[in-house]
Amino acid sequence: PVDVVCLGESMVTFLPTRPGRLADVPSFVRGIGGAESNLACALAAAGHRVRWVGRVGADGFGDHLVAAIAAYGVDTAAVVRDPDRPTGVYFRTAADRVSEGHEVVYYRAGSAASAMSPGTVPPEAVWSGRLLHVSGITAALSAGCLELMRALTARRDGRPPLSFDVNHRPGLWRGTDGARVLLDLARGADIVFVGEDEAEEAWDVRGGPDAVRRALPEPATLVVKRGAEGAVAYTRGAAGDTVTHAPAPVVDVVAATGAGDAFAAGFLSATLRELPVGERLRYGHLWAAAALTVPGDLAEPPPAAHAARLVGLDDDAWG
Ligand code: KDG
Repeated sequence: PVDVVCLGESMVTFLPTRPGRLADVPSFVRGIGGAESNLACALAAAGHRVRWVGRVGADGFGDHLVAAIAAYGVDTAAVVRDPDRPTGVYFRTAADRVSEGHEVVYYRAGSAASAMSPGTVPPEAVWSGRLLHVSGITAALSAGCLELMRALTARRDGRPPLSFDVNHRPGLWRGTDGARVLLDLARGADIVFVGEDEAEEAWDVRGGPDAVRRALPEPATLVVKRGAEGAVAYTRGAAGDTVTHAPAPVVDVVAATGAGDAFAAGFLSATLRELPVGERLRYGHLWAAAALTVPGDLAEPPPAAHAARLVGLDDDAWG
């Protein structure tokens, strides 16, 4: 049996060999990206059984993606190869998304993944795990992808819990009210991850994490990420409502890309192990720290024994 199924578009990504404008960067190094497969790879590297459901071209980049993701230990048997559409790619002009003047340029319109829809994704694979993880990126890719996301987030008794990372990417939503769509989709999920800044930008929610919870009361678990300030988890369950804060460790950030995926992976890993909410947040922070300190989109989580020691340290060490 599979622990987590992750569904979404993965892309070959090109990182600049030195920072600069896209027009000036002389060469790029190939990597792999895609929020949901980043999460899948991190979970698999930590020993979880993970399946990635996606769609890539019947081309060399598709071969590379499937092989690279499978090399992390992710089950790729449900990935569909599209003979008519290419694998998406994207370029970054600085290793750091938060640095000034950076560019993220996608070549993914009409990609193989954009042809995902309720009719083209293998239904038996989607709900085959203890958890399904998706993100708001998929909803922006095409009308068929949006329809798929609406179907997945429609409440249905007896299905495994749905984890949803809002992942608002304004560049993918030009001309459409993506923010509204993302809020609707988030309402249908069981575990939701969102940045405080993201909620402010997309939904105009001001007033901190509590205000985000008021705007999004439906999910049984809502995690509001506050960058270096830490994260807050709101849960609702038989034992009542809980609010749990966890500060983030201080790290020298090399590149922020992929940190959100790593955070969600760490949190879900601890959730699968039924650890207390505070420890779920700490695993999220630790795995995010690993991704923050490498230039690429995905990083292996810290070794389990080491992570467990860090998670068990006093609050003082985390403050
Ligand atoms: O979270 C990191 C992702 O944003 C990156 O890997 C690329 O999936 C991606 C996207 O659509 O931005």
